[in-house]
Amino acid sequence: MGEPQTPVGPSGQAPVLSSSLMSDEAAAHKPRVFSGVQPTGNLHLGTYLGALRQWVDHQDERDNVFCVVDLHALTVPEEIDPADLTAKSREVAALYFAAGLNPETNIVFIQSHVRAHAELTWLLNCLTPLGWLYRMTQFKSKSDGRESVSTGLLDYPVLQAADILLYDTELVPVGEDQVQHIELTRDIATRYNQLFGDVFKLPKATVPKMGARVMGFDDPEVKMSKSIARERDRHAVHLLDPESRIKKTVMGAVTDSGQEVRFDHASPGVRNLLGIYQSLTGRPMEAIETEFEGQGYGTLKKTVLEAIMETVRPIQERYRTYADDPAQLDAVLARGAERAEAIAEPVLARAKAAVGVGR
Ligand code: AQP
Repeated sequence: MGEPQTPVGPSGQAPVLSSSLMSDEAAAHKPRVFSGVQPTGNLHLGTYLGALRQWVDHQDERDNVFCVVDLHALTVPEEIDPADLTAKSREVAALYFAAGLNPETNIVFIQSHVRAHAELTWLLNCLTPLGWLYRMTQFKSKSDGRESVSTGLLDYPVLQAADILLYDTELVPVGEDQVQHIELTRDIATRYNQLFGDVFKLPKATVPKMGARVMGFDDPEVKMSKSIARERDRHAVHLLDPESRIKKTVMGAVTDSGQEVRFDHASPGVRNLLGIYQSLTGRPMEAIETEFEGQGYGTLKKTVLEAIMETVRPIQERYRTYADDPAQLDAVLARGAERAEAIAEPVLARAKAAVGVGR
């Protein structure tokens, strides 16, 4: 099918708020978006700035499918805690809404509630060369140092390709770390299309201008990451952390042996703090330079802390309303799975028919 095409409009989804002012035709031209987060730990500032915030900022212009990708959380079997995984999946979904996603206009669901994801993965597996998967940098870093690596860890990007392709997705908003997987998704879809006809649309990654790669507070050379945060207390600010803990993490952020902010040779730690501040406030870098040039690191950290708290506080307040009403959350997720299935099933049927399987 080549380049992304005019998106298929949301079938039967009643747009509300600003979207309700649009004609059906205009609504039908919103690009289809798919994205998701793994429930493998506590969502942090990197997940928020790299993914969630762009979902929220563009939600009215796009036709969105957002997923909690719980099947992806099974790739390291030593780390599976079944009860915790179920709870985490619901927590992540509640955080999507707490971050500002409108549950009426966006399709939000849990991946394992829609069977088509696992089924399409098999079809895609059968034509994905192993060499493509061994090249993935995330596989290399996640398998590094492990005695035993599951097939699932290697195959994770194929499941991700299935997630995306099932929705005729055009745009995939992600942080920089995921761009290679979206390129792989395009390669797999292109191969399928070449072998079996026009089955899949080709998606594109969209990476935010700011916040695409938030680094660890304790080590600004590595990406802020849920798995590292499980091992190291001062690595990340989590969206649900109490203020006292956020304060310790930010005020203890690694900078360098200098005293004052210097823009001509800012160290990675100082650059990370400035980048987070820029991303949270949306202020131009020149204004930030004027604000901080020559200021002590203590002032910089305090100001970044305030900006983080201004973002995190309302998210935590809204989160509580979802956490306090689990039945309502479940109902929204059940409806989301139904709406997702209504899109995914015909695409899966198309992919199966193309290779000669299925009814
Ligand atoms: N540090 C980051 N900076 C910018 N964007 C980030 N994302 C994650 N970390 C950062 C983006 O958030 C989305 C969700 O990613 P995920 O949780 O599904 O997978 P991940 O990228 O593997 O996230 P983590 O925190 O590193 O989790 P673990 O340690 O479990 O693997 C993606 O769009 C990602 O780009």
